[in-house]
Amino acid sequence: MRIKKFTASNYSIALQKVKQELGEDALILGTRSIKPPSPVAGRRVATRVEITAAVEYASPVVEPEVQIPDEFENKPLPENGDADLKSLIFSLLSQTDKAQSMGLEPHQFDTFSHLVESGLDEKLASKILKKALEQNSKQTTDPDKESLKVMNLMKKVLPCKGEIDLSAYGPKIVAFVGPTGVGKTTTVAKIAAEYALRRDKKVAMISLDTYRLGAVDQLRIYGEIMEVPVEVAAGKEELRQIIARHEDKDLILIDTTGRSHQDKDYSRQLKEVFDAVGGVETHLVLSVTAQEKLFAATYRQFSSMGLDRVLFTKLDEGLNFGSLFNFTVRNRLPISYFTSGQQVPEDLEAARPERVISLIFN
Ligand SMILES: Nc1nc2c(ncn2[C@@H]2O[C@H](COP(=O)(O)OP(=O)(O)OP(=O)(O)O)[C@@H](O)[C@H]2O)c(=O)[nH]1
Ligand SMILES: [Mg+2]
Repeated sequence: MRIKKFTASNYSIALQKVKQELGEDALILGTRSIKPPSPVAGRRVATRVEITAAVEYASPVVEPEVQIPDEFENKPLPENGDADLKSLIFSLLSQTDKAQSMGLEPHQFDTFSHLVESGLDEKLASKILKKALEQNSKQTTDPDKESLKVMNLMKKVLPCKGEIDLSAYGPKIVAFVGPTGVGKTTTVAKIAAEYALRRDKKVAMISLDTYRLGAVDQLRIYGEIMEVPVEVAAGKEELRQIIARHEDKDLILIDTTGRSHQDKDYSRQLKEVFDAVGGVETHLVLSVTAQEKLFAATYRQFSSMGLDRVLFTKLDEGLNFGSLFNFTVRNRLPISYFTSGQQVPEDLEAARPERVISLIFN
């Protein structure tokens, strides 16, 4: 086995050196950044990085003497080559090195770092910043102007359809589905209050949650306070009858049982019930406190039933809002509402892209 250390001004260049000299099969044994010696006569010396790599046999790809000079710093990571090696090294790069290797300009590095630290997917962040470069008619290199441009682009790509549109013909029926404990029942009560008390509309709430003890009582208490009828349906036939009884309503809100993303059959059961009724608008409820992986798993669980909107709860408890942006843009599912507290009906707001941008940029 041949082991060798490669130093360069950043990992992207060091990796290119590894590949040039040891070939695609090189194994990365370690990486470290090398602190510069104390400044001499006030001159700052840049930090360098080191990759220790090995190959079973020396690869004759290129003459070992041929070195890649550091001037090639702005070159992106090679597109072909070992994908695993590339992603391993990429994960070790600093945000600035990543931005550089993705072809972004120096005045964009801070914005890129900020977006990624806020949870935005690196590829998505880079795509948006590249779009900003394309639109850079005045060739600005001012980071503040760049941030503004990026904010505007982000607003444009984020689908929001806040507020439920009522139907002119009969009641609008909206169901809320999602994992356990995300705030579905509380949100149903908040929306009922908004339409019944603030907009003076005729509202009914229906619970399909006969699964959890006390679930219906939770909704009934809200119903009594607001003087909004609360019904319970155990199946599709019962739901159809209840909806027929409330034909005079402007809005019918359906609360459902929360189920783990591992319950693969649940969305099929719900779909069967909603299909029997017809015309049900479905909002997927997600809490921003959950991990992004759970968003994806929940989307896989429910997408087959046909989702119309996503609704994010617990903004008041969230630390990182990039995942909300990633999810919405990736799945092109418009956001209906945000909730940001336990108070009914106060802590509810119709979703606007500006709100998401301010959450990410603050
Ligand atoms: N901080 C905060 N808490 C919330 C918010 N919305 C709901 N909650 C709280 O979250 C908890 C669960 O709310 P529920 O409405 O019962 O959640 P659910 O999705 O109906 O739960 P299951 O029916 O058990 O699946 C309660 O303590 C709510 O008060 C919110 O926007 N912010
Ligand atoms: Mg509930």
